[in-house]
Amino acid sequence: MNLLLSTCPLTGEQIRSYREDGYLILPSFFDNERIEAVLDEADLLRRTDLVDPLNLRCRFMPSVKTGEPLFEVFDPIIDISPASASLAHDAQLYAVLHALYGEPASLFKDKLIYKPPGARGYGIHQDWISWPGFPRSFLTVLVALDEADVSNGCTRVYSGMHRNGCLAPENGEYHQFSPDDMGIARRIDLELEPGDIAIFTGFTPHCSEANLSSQDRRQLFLSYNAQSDGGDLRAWHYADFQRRRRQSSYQDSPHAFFR
Ligand SMILES: O=C(O)CCC(=O)C(=O)O
Repeated sequence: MNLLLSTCPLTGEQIRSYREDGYLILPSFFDNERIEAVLDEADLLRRTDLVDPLNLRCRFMPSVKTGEPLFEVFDPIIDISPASASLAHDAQLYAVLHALYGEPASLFKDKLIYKPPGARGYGIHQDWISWPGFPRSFLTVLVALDEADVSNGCTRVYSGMHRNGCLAPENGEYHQFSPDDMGIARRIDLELEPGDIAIFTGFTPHCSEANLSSQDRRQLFLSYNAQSDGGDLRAWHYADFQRRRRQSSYQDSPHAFFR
């Protein structure tokens, strides 16, 4: 038996609280050196001609001040950033996911969100979307690259709401919710230090405010599925995702929001 997988990297209490609350924070998961390597690559990449509204891997967010589109996301990222790939495929991270799933995990999606100063935030939503084949076991590992707090628009999750499953009609559309829809669920601000990770399920409602600071708020969003829930779906996902983006109003509105 694989020695790594035979030693559970999480306590029973951590696994219980992830199942109960729909999220889990693991401080100082990655060391500074590995985070700095991602930041160096992130910095280089945004200065290349990859950043283009017609590049399907790029997304833009309007500035809250001027409305101008600000470059915000590379999706996918690991094929152009070896340092990000190394975090996405980290053995210790896979061991944690194995403990949460009770079986091996498979990388599904990977994005780098820069959230530059002035970028608008995200309304309350669930990541799971009822596209055919979209795995219900979807979860996301958020890797903090910069310090994240309320002033720069940290991600916020609603504790326990994932237990209600999909909160919207399962019609393949993207849905947003109001704070009232969250009832009495506690809103948790994921205030993180570089190297911390937060894991949340595809049904955990989350959102963020605008970045009102003068610095980027960079984070990797690495998403996985349980192996028994479709196996290795990443290539299929990106083919499907990019086909949808091509068919959407994307060409008319290249900065349209689309997860
Ligand atoms: O950038 C954030 O804080 C939230 C991003 C998000 O919700 C998403 O990509 O689905």
